[in-house]
Amino acid sequence: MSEHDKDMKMDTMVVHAGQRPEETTGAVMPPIFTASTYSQVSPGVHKGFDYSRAQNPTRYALERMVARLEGSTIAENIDPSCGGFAFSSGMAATCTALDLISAGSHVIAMDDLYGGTTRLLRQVRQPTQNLDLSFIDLSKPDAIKSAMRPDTALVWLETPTNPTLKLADIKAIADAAHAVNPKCLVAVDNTFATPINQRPLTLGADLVVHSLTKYMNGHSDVIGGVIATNRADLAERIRFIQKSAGAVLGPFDSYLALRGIKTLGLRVARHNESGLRVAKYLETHDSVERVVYVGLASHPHHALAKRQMVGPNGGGTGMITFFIKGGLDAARTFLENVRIFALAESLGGVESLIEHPAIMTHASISAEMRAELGITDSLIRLSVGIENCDDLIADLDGAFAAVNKSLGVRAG
Ligand code: P1T
Repeated sequence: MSEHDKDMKMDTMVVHAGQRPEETTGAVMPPIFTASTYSQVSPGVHKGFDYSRAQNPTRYALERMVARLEGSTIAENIDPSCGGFAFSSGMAATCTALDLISAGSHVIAMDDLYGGTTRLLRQVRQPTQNLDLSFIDLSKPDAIKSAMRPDTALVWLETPTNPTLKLADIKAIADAAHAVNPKCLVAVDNTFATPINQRPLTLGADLVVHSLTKYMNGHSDVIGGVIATNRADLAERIRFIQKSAGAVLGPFDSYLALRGIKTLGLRVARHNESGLRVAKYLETHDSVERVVYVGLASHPHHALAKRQMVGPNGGGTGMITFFIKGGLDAARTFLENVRIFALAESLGGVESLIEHPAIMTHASISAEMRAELGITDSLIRLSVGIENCDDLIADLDGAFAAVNKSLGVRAG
């Protein structure tokens, strides 16, 4: 890490961290290096690049950026991408994190996770890697202490969780896990918060995982994932798995994701600001049963949010979950009548998205588990984009009016 990087604020880091002009031309953005292979002057004698699955300069530029944003201080001469590793999707990054632990390991996972992560754990890695899985509500302060075992190999957190937006205390969980088993890996999926709002490695986590597809890239035009670590021993192992298993991010997508990250500071400041405004609007609406937003005082873990999520405008993200009155019929009518919000899976793009987790992103979770987690048919998830917030609120207002009309309730 250069002295320079260390002193930068986050909104400077998103532009410059881990970056330097390209060596031959001085280009300020890295070229998209498409070559799959690199010429060698003598067998094994080359410039640090032999085959693009193992090393790619465009991917390295993105990986160094994410590593630095997440607070890795690993020097480039120790690890060429400073502890950042980019993959072909968020799920491929998650798979690689799971490849760090042995078959038969005990894993503690937050009970509420992206549906695809739960599916991977339960339906792919449990049968093939024989994982011993404990799904625990780690938002409860002492839950980690009773769940931890001396042989627990991995604690997997989302905070805020997808989609119920529960928070877990990263520092307290990392300390408690490491006290029982210093070798236990604590991994945080930081997709919802982004490093602008929360930096898990600085709170004691061993690994941070992202779906780059979401806020990091920010433009809904790349599928990608990343792992960042501040531990050189883990970086060495992840590098080995990355080149061995090979689910790397391609150079075009690496370039796009790096380009997207340059505006992460600006975008997240806006997502945070508009997220809070929309949440406050929903909280006062007659057709809404309950709003969950980490920036609202009514959120059960708001005090933790203020301590742990320190980004601009309250650091609450653009993610809101709310329960609409009138059950599935009302939810369907609402979702069919938004005009600016797109009814679509995913989140974190510049455009506002809206979805129904029980039918869409979390359909692969059993009905019992959804009921336990409170993912009901009335639950609607919003990803508030960067559009004019008055337009967004007017859009939601129009959809509520359509619901009231269909239910025969006089609007107003
Ligand atoms: O889609 P992919 O890039 O593979 O990322 C998977 C993933 C990992 N972690 C979290 C917290 C996620 O939300 C996701 C993907 N989530 C959605 C597609 C969604 O709409 O929730």
